[in-house]
This record gives sequence, structure tokens and C-alpha cells, in this order.
Amino acid sequence: MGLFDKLAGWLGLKKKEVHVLCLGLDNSGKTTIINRLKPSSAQTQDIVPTIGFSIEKFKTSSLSFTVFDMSGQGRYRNLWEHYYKEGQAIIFVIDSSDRLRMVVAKEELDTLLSHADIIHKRIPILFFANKMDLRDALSSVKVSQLLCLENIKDKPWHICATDGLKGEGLQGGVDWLQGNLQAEEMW
Ligand SMILES: Nc1nc2c(ncn2[C@@H]2O[C@H](COP(=O)(O)OP(=O)(O)OP(=O)(O)O)[C@@H](O)[C@H]2O)c(=O)[nH]1
Ligand SMILES: [Mg+2]
Repeated sequence: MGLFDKLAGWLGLKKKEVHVLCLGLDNSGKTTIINRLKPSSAQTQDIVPTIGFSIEKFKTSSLSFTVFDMSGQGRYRNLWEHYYKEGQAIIFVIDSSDRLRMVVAKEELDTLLSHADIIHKRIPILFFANKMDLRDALSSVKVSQLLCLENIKDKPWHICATDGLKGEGLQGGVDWLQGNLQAEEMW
């Protein structure tokens, strides 16, 4: 980033740009959540399974996010790692009602955390325990236990219970992410 951009950022004239990777199994609600975070004029009504990935943008009070919304389908998950180098934050979405595949979500998370481009990076990870509206959804505490999140010692992380359809719980998570990225002082 050039000096002018830094100055503009400090003066609040220009929002700092952050690259975020949105990961998680297919059908967990990634695209639904990212769509909800966009301004209402840019939101779409038709959410379809993502093919490969799509690039989305949204802004908070001080940051401008570029999100790589990756497909969670098995055949596309090998694409994730190609974006790890440029990711400055991760949003990892879990379908809290998908008890059967919680173990698969954990496997994908473990593979992510042990990847050479991630393992030594102090990258913040925001977990969305999504689909809380469903009757058989596990609590965010239970999801956190099943994914063994307490074992993540070298990266800041946070988990929020969310309902992607209504947009509930998302703001708290994004506020945490913004606070964390600002504290990182990456200017
Ligand atoms: N009940 C409920 N359904 C949700 C919620 N969030 C998303 N969905 C639904 O879950 C389905 C999958 O949502 P997507 O946003 O396409 O999931 P995705 O993680 O992007 O899936 P891929 O692109 O295939 O990786 C859609 O039918 C959504 O309407 C939620 O919080 N509650
Ligand atoms: Mg999607």
C-alpha cells in the first residue's frame, strides 16, 4: 500500500481492504450469509450452490471486504488452498443441524489449519454456527466442542450462532472480525 493510501486510511478517507476466505462444507450457508452482509440493493433473492467460487464485496464502518466465497462441494474443495496465501481472514461456516457431517467439517478445518500457507499465519478465524433456526441444530458451544476449537492457540478465533436466512448473529461476528483486523495493525 502506498503512502497516500495509508494517509487516506488514517484520515478515514479510504477504507482498508481485506481479503476474506469464506469456507465450510456445501449447504452450510456461506453464500446466504455473504449475501446478507452486502448492502440490500446488492442482495440477490436466488441463492444457488456455488460452482467453484465467487468474489463478493461488502463494507463495514472502516473496512472494505473482498470475499472469496468458495464452493464447499467435495469436488471443489481442492480449490480452497490456492487462496490461502492472499487470505487475511477466514469465515468458516458450519451447518449446526448437520450432525452427520460435523466430523467432515472438522476434517476440513484440521486440513486447513495444518496447511503450510496457514499454519504459521496469525490469521483471524470467524466461525458461524449457522442454521440455528432449525429444531435439531446443535448449540454454538457444542459445535465448538465437536470441532475442538479450544485447540486453536495461535490464531484469534470467535464463534457466533447465526441464522443466515434472517441475518441474525452476523453483525456481532463481523464486528469481532473488524476489531481484530484493525488491532493487527497491517498498515
Ligand atoms: N434453515 C436455514 N437454512 C439456511 C440458513 N442459511 C442458509 N440456509 C439454506 O441452506 C441452503 C444452502 O445455502 P448456501 O448459502 O447455498 O450454502 P453454501 O454453503 O454457499 O453451499 P455451497 O455453495 O454449495 O458450498 C440454502 O437452501 C439456504 O437457503 C439458515 O440459517 N437456516
Ligand atoms: Mg455457496
